[in-house]
Amino acid sequence: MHVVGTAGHVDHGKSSLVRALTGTDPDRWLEERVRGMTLDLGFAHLRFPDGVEAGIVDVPGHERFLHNMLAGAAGMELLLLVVAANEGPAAQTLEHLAILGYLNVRRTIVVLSKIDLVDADERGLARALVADAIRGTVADGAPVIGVSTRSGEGMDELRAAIHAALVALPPRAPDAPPFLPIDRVFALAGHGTIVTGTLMQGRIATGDTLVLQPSGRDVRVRSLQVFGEKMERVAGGMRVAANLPGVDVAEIARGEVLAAPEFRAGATVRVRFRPLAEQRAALRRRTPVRAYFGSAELLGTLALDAPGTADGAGTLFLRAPAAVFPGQTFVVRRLSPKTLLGGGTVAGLDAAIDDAIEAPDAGAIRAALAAAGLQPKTAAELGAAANVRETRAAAILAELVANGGAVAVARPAGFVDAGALGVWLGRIEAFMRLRQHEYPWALGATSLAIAREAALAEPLVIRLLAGLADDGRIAQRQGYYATLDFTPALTPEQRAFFERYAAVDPQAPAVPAVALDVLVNAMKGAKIAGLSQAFDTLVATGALVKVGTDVYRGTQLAEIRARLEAVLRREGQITVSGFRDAIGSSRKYAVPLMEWFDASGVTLRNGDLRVLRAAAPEAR
Ligand SMILES: Nc1nc2c(ncn2[C@@H]2O[C@H](COP(=O)(O)OP(=O)(O)OP(=O)(O)O)[C@@H](O)[C@H]2O)c(=O)[nH]1
Ligand SMILES: [Mg+2]
Repeated sequence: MHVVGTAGHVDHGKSSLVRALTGTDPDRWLEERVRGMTLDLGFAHLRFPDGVEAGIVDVPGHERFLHNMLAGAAGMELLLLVVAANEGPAAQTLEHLAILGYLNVRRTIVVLSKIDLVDADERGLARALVADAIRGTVADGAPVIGVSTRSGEGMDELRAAIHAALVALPPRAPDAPPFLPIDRVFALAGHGTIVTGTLMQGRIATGDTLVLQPSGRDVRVRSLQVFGEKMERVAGGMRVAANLPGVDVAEIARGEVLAAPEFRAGATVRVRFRPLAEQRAALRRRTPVRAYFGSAELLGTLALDAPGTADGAGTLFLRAPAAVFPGQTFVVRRLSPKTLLGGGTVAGLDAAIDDAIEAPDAGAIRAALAAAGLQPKTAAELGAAANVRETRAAAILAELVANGGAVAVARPAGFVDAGALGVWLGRIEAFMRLRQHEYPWALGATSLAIAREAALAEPLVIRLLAGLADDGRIAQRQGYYATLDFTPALTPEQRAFFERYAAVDPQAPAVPAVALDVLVNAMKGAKIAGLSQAFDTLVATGALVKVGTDVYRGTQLAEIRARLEAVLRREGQITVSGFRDAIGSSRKYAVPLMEWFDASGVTLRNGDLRVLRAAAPEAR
């Protein structure tokens, strides 16, 4: 048996399709039926007259419930990508596709739903948009079948396509040790605890003794069911319900795994990681993440051996142990905003790191760190407090920084307990959000404001904030600190002010938009709140650029740079007067501009001449 999964944007007709295919409403909860929206995973049994069958996992399309979609996504082998013909591909169509590209989908059928709502022209347009959206994804080349669950049009063709795809799917590693990520836990009167999930690999038989991971608890399988039918044995790819006597419902949660005894759980996972192309440049050596393995969502830190590569090795340091197996697929999202970063496969657990952190002297260092609270301590101080040699303390602290247990701060160097810092971060995040709401045009809150709020000395606050920014937990720009999801936005009044005072003269496009002192005086006289912070924001985002005593628009400067580079590529070198003539400005402006391009790494000065720097940075 195999698992079919739905995916696609909210309201595009996934659950209606499952109902039409199976007669089962996958929206199990009253709230889902009342709201007409899927909140959590739904399950249904698909059967064909000739005995071919499959389990269907129906996922929510709304982005708020993406964590639930992820809990069901790893089990899917045949994907039904549902796209409403009247709307075309939308945000979660693309996001789900990106996620599933990292998991175990082997075949895809694109279901163009609600075709009763569109005419022939619109159908053609929808097909063209779908073809565009799936190019280069896991659904590339998939058949596109138009259906309506209202009129029944296309349903026979879809059933036939699903049947053919199911028959062609290869079996799911039946001889590997069993591994079943749990997606539901409930109690059945007279039976006790039942767990359900997709058996990812292997076989389970009634009476087998398995282990719940990460708790490590032994359990005996009293009975097994597949869609209400009692089975003596089940195999990879089936939707399984297992009755586990002697375990309380409250002791198990979604994300736990029912697995063979040979699986270990660990918090340090070596991985092969492929970032999403658009996230590649933004990924640093260490990024706090939410990781999704099977039905589990785990907090941790992704450390890449060589950031910036398209496919490379790395380590996931999880905050709590997880059961994983080599070859298992996973995806990671950023902590906030929760954008998809990428995914990959598990290479194995790194027990050596876990053991090092579990060692008794490491425990003593952790205790000393926790006792210090927010006060950064050096390796020597912590070693003395924990009765551990300084070199050993430094080694333990390096491991703790790597696995997210400690945060390194600078000036002077020291270490802070990640737990204490996390609690403090929660408080200052609330404060930053308040500020961001109140002053949406500013880049964030200053260290002074945060220090006042936190009732801590500003120098300490600056060290802690820099440590958090380094760890990718907050954003830091030009002395302002903000939550990661914050983008400043000027008020219409502020915007109008800068449109007026920093305007480019179309007759003299290379002349500065305004002199800095003129602008500052105008800001003082304007009686518009927040102008100086708004100016900082425009400078930080590159909309305005300070060059010497003048201010240019970012677009204006990009134009000037393009002209400069064109001349340099043609002639190899340029003088200041050559540059002045090339851009049609005056010497007064050309000199500081040339110096600015030198400082920005675009040009290299050689006496009176400038040449193009070999590896000039990309234009912003
Ligand atoms: N006209 C028409 N409406 C449809 C069709 N299929 C579904 N709908 C309607 O579209 C709306 C959304 O359908 P659902 O099946 O709940 O959509 P969904 O993709 O499961 O939504 P989420 O689970 O919340 O992401 C409902 O009002 C359905 O009645 C169809 O073939 N034709
Ligand atoms: Mg639904």
